[in-house]
Amino acid sequence: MLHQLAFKVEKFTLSESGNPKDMNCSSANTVARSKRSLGIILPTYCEVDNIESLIREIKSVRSDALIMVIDDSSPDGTAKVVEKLAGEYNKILLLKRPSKLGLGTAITDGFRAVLSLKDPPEHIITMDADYSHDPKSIPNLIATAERGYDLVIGSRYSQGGKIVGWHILRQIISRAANLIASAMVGMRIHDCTSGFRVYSKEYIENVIGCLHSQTYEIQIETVKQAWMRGFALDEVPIKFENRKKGKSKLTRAEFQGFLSYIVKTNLPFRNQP
Ligand SMILES: Nc1nc2c(ncn2[C@@H]2O[C@H](COP(=O)(O)OP(=O)(O)OP(=O)(O)O)[C@@H](O)[C@H]2O)c(=O)[nH]1
Ligand SMILES: [Mg+2]
Repeated sequence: MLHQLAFKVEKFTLSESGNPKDMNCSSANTVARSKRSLGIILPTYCEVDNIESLIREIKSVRSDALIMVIDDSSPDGTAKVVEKLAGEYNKILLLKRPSKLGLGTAITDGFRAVLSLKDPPEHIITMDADYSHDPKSIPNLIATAERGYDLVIGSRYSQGGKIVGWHILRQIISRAANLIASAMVGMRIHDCTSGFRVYSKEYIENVIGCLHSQTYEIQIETVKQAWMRGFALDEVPIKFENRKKGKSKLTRAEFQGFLSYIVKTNLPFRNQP
């Protein structure tokens, strides 16, 4: 296996063996020869009110997409809903982790799980599972990735981007975090902290061993790695809508961790080539 997985991937309808390496996505290529194959990573913690309609809508937009849910044993039963949907749709995988281990490690475990597939998708999307990211934007993001970009960020702050439903303080904090993050990375990026992205398989293979973020700082770390290693990056405007159902998972401790990451890594970033 390419990368060791710490947790077991529950797999449905893809292979008989139970080994993630045996999961074969080749039918995706058959469905959409002209398009590159697509995997979508959905990190979840207590998203029972959102996950079903989100997965259904993603499948209506891209029925060939492999969906990999990374659930941290949500006490609200999110995983049960995913298991039910996996009986209905092809190519839904569930990686269950024992407890809430943070968004950053959820995404990196998702990357490892996707890379460990026999035929990993060529494009990998990450998106929040709280419906803040609209599945209808997926084709637009993918169209940019198809033009040769290794990281395409769904951007709230590019011209044409929009945020709906955030109070003014949240907007100010997010804007400030983005200005600092952009300075850290060393290039003008409008939205470094958006979680709605497309990555190329090549990018993920290249950086996976260098990602160490536990929580929300993963978004900046991945941008930094793209910039440092010369991967092509672009932004596509998106409409972001505050969650209507469920609660935010961004705890005070995680926000403090995010701030200390910014402070600790600021100067070294600026000195990178
Ligand atoms: N597996 C896993 N998923 C998480 C964890 N923390 C957050 N998530 C998921 O990551 C996504 C983003 O989390 P949110 O709580 O929406 O955080 P946010 O978007 O910064 O905050 P809000 O704007 O208030 O929604 C959601 O799909 C969460 O369910 C975690 O520790 N583990
Ligand atoms: Mg959210």
